[in-house]
Amino acid sequence: MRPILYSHPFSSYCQKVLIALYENDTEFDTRMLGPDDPHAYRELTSIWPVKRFPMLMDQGKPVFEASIIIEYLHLKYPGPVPLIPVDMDAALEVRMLDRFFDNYISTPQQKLVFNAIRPEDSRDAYGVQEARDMLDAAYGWLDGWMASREWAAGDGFSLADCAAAPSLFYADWSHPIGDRFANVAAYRQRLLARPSFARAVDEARPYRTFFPLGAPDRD
Ligand SMILES: N[C@@H](CCC(=O)N[C@@H](CS)C(=O)NCC(=O)O)C(=O)O
Repeated sequence: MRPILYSHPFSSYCQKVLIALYENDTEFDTRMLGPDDPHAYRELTSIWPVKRFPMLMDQGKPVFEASIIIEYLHLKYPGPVPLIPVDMDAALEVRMLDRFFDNYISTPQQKLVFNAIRPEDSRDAYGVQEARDMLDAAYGWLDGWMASREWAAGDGFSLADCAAAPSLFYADWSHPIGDRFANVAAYRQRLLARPSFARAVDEARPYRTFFPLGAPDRD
């Protein structure tokens, strides 16, 4: 039985896992979380009441959290692109950068999006400013970090880049990287040119009208 990914193409954390699957041509089935298959969402939430996706179901067991799903795939379905280095020090750096992208790029980016879909009288201007400040700080740190690197950590494309690609993709839509952080902007372009991510971006294209802050006419 192939693993089953409960997923939506426009979700950044689902794209993070899709990149890993595409990098290694891993065979899997999808349960698309959308109006066409309401059972899929019901199944997800009955197993995982926090209602976050992606979730991978394999051998009758659920695996949650995009980073852990990628670690799981690395262990159970290894392929030609090792997304976690064998060397323990290099692996630690990969995991450190993975946390960086989730916590300091994706989380404030989601805050901006979630704020935009709230009723107007429940919006959180203070929280939005905090999120923008966090993104500026994170872009600034990453700009220095990426000055002499092609990929985020280790010697090659890794889990850290799986996390970076969708988080920088959407963060730039919500809080533009602009010309201020040239190394971050160049890295984002390299990620967009990576075939695994380009495929995920293309699959998500039909859903761009749902981006609450308005998707820019690019990428
Ligand atoms: N920490 C989770 C975050 C997953 C997450 O936030 N997923 C979003 C989609 S990108 C979601 O489930 N949104 C549904 C909701 O907020 O109700 C992970 O790494 O997988």
